[in-house]
Amino acid sequence: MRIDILTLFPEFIRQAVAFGVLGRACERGLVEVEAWNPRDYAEGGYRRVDDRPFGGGPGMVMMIDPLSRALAAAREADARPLHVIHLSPQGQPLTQARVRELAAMPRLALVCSRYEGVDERFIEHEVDEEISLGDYVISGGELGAAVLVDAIARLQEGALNDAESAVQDSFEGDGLLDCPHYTRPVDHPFGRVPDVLLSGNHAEIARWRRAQSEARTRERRPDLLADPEPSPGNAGRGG
Ligand code: 9D3
Repeated sequence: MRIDILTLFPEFIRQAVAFGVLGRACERGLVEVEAWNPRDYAEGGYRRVDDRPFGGGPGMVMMIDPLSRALAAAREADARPLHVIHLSPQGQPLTQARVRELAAMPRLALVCSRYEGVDERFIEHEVDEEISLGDYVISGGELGAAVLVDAIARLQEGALNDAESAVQDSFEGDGLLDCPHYTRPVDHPFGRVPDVLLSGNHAEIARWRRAQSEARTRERRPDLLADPEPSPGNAGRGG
């Protein structure tokens, strides 16, 4: 699939996609990432991409036209239809379920904003969907774009080797947190590897791991166990 990214910091994106699973997926042509700088589509000697907000207030707002022209240039670089995402604190929080849907699309554009955000008319006219990384503040959309590209790339056929296989991941497999992992040495000043993992009894090991996963999920992320659609008369947590 192809992902076009609109950003004032194209080098940030190019660096972010260069390593590990994601870097390999790009090299193999499983994902094609292209960065576009709205400043290259701005007018005048100052190449202005932001201006003061109408109504007053602090900070600056990204102007419509440099973004719109950069998006048009990206659109014209490939014939496939483009699904446009704005990374925004006002978006829907990203989930693995949404990542899976996006990973099946032929083409995405990711719009990264800086300053206080983007002129709302650009969002109304050009953006299909807004996505947030979660309820905390970061300085711009680039890290969000990098997260999205990574999450999408590793779901492309052939991106992971057997050892990295995605099916056992939390949220991909059974929706539980992962069990703890251990490697050599068996004995260490920090503790000993649990005996069950050294037993060679694979059925017992599988049971132990499953129990660990369930216990950790219950303790750390009970929200993952909660019934997403409580039945009438059920306050939401089941039993
Ligand atoms: C501190 C500025 N805030 C004033 C109330 C608003 C604000 C504007 C722009 C907060 C953050 C940003 C920049 N953030 C993003 O572009 C962003 C983001 C985020 O901040 N949190 C979670 N996900 C995302 S995706 C893009």
